[in-house]
Amino acid sequence: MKRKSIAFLVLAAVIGLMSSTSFAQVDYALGKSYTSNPPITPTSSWWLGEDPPWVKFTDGISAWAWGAVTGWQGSDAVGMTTITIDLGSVKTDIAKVQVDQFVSTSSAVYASDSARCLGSTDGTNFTVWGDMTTTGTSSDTETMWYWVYETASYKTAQYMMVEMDYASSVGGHKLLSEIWVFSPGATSVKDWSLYR
Ligand SMILES: [Ca+2]
Repeated sequence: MKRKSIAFLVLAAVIGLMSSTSFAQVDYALGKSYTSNPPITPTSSWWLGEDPPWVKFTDGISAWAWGAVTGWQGSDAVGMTTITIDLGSVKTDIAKVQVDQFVSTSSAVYASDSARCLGSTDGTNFTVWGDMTTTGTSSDTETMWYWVYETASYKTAQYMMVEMDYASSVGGHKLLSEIWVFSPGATSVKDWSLYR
């Protein structure tokens, strides 16, 4: 009986170790500062606001809700939008980047046509890592679109850039809720709630 108890404890310890290993993933972007082009500029009619202080994309909160998103409107929402996050120091094991885009076509908030990731160690010279893929489809008109870039060849960067393109001439809004820059781990799309 005692031997079984010890065996159980050892097994539990091993499982615990495996669990802690699989949940060791870190969001390097959490709480970090970022800039964008075009900049997010509050106006008198700006009903989303709060950005500046430039926190909503990296506050660890992702939700399909007006209070959890901000972004661009009108002509600023058309064409290429660039967001650059300063991760604070060079990270050498970036495994995944995820952008959570708020989409609500009934409110003129449209999904981007494409997105891609770039990285830099000096904030000046950026290397294109690759295109992001999305969970969204043309029928997903009132939901979050998750854009993901994932690589087994870990990337090195202090400055993480995401380009979100929207080619239509229809302005509307381009709104994001969160940008995640993950270290290696087992997290799949939408498991962001683990990292708040
Ligand atoms: Ca957020």
